[in-house]
This record gives sequence, structure tokens and C-alpha cells, in this order.
Amino acid sequence: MSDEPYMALKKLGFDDWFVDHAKRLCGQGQSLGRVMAVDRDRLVVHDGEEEFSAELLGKFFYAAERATAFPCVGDWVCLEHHDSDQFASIDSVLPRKSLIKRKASGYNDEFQMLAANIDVAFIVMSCDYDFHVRKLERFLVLVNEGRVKPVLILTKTDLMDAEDLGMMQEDIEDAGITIKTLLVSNKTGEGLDAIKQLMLPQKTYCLLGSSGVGKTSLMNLILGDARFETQSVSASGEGKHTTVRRHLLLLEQGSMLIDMPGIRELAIAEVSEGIQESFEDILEIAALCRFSNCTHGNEPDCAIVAAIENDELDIEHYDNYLKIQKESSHKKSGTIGERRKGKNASRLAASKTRNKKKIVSED
Ligand SMILES: Nc1nc2c(ncn2[C@@H]2O[C@H](COP(=O)(O)OP(=O)(O)OP(=O)(O)O)[C@@H](O)[C@H]2O)c(=O)[nH]1
Ligand SMILES: [Mg+2]
Ligand SMILES: [Zn+2]
Repeated sequence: MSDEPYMALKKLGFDDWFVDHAKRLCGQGQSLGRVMAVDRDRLVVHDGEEEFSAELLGKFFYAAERATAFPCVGDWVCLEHHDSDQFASIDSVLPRKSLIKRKASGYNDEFQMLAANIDVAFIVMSCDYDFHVRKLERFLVLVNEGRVKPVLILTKTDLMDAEDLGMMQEDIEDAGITIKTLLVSNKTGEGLDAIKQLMLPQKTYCLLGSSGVGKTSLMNLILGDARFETQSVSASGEGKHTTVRRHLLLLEQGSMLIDMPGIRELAIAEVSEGIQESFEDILEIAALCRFSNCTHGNEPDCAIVAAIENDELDIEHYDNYLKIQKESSHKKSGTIGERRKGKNASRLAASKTRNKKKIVSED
């Protein structure tokens, strides 16, 4: 990076992509920092030298129309300094290179931001109870939509024999999914070196998955230190939502990692590129239909119908594509009444947020 003033931030992932935005948004006397954690209206920020806390002042709460206007873990922010550096506040949030967000439960239009400016999302699924190709497809839509590169980590391999693991990987291939997959046991340490090798300095990674799949166990293993709490799962494999805070950690080897609370429900909303990228195989086949507006119903020379009949396209994979697409387009358009309701709901959510002084609700 050419610009001298940003040198110290480079190790936190600041790069050329952000420079122009920083110049435009950060005023005189302001400085740049990366959000390491969000605790209500107090944020932990890193400026390349040290961590300190910064406050979110009233203007955010009045001006912000949508949840995505607030800073989230991983964001770059312009900071204002007060009382001879005794106190810092957030002035603005830089545009995001990537953002993983999901539909917040309850409200029509609201998103919950999970993490910003992530390079690679580790989709963590435990192979004993949790793994399912349809669920993986949902995670992929979420991650691809956020412009983040996905990598699959299958944990608890110590509980599964090699044959069953092989079948899972076949299921993934059969569904037409190409994804780098790492097999990991947090018990035996299998696969840990492969993950460490993958993690590059100045890049940001996050652990995404259901509760109890071993995200925090993996984080601790990478840290080489049982620093964060983990908790056993129920007999049916259900986790207890042990992790409640998202914290960006700068690792010794130079990369950054965010552990996340387990995701309960993966509702898909307003996605477009995410679906296209995750179901590329289907779009490629559909391009071969005789009619460009083929609905893949009764039209002649439909490539999708043919591919399903020839076992070239997995019907469950195709059904999941239709389901996710329907879910998404339903959310996107809605009736005018619904949209209005959504707007009111988001205002209500914003005022509730204000009252509770709570910025993001965890799962
Ligand atoms: N056998 C086995 N158990 C594991 C493995 N990884 C994690 N566990 C166990 O699974 C349970 C849940 O692990 P956590 O690391 O707390 O799971 P988490 O994904 O962080 O869960 P939340 O914080 O609730 O989202 C703990 O009892 C771990 O000891 C593994 O690779 N093999
Ligand atoms: Mg955890
Ligand atoms: Zn067709």
C-alpha cells in the first residue's frame, strides 16, 4: 500500500480498496480503526497499535434507517477524539468490502449483520449430527451473497468412520457443489495444520455454523489455548448457544479470526448473486433449454427435466434451489401492504433498539 498514514492498519487487513473511502469519509483530526467487538453502544476498536473503546453517539440512532447503517464487527470506522484523547466516538462507517448478514427473526425487512470485511468464511458443520447438503447450500447462499469465499470445515471426524465421511463428500459432489473441504477433529487435532496453512496474514476469517458444532473448540485449538468457553451438546447433538459475543482476534501468525454465536435459523432474504453463485450448475444446465424463459415444466427440450431424468442433476438439489429462490423473491417483492408493514416494523425495531440501547441482537 502506498499511503504512509495507513501503514499501521495494514496488519489488520486495511488495503487499497479502503483508501479512497477513508480519504473521503475521515475528516480532519479523525483517525481510522477496525471494530473488534460490539457491546451495546460501546465498541472495541483497534488502530493498529492498540485496542481501546469507542462510543456510538446519538446521531447514529437518529440517522440510521436500517440496521446495516450501524457498525458491526470487522468494520472500518472513522473515529473522533475528545478531551485530549480521553474518549473516542465513532463518526462514520466505511463501505464494506464484504458483509455476511441474515434475515433477523421476526421482522420482514430487517437484517442482522454477522460480520463485515471477511475474506473467508469457514462454514463449520459437525459430521455426526449436523451435516446436511441442503443446509450447506443455505450457508453457501448466505456466504456467497456477502461476497465472501466459503470453505467447509467438517468437525468431529473422530466420531465418524472414514466410509461415512467419504459418503458425505460424495453427497456434496453429487449436488454439484465445489467447495474446499477440510476434515477436522478438535479432539485429536486432525486437520488443524491444514487450517493453519490456509490462513494468511492480514486476512480475516470467521467461523459460521450451528450451535455445538465445535467452532469455539476450533478457535481455542488454533490459539493453542483453552481461552473461550465451550459446552457439551445434548444427546441429539443440540448445542447450548455457549458463545454469545463476536470478537475479532488478531492471531499470532498474523491472520484474524472471529468466532460467532451458533446460528439457529437460516432464513434467506433478498439474495440474488448468492443464489446464482451457489447454484451455478443449475443455471448452466438451464441455459441449454430450448426457450430462454423455460419454466422447466412441460416445455419441449427442457435441459433441466432431461438432466434430472438422466441423473445428471440431483432432484433434491434442484428442489432446494427452487425453495430458496421462492423464499428470497417472496421477501424481496411482497405486496405494497407488506412492504409498508416491513417499513413500520423496521422503524419500530429502530426505536426499540434506541430504548434498549442495544445495537445487535445475538442469536
Ligand atoms: N468428539 C468431538 N467433540 C467435539 C469436537 N469439537 C467440539 N466438540 C465438543 O462439542 C461440544 C460443543 O463445542 P463448542 O466448541 O462449544 O461448539 P460451538 O460451535 O462453539 O457452539 P456455540 O458456541 O453454542 O455456537 C463441546 O463439548 C466440545 O468438546 C470434535 O472435533 N470431536
Ligand atoms: Mg462457541
Ligand atoms: Zn427448462
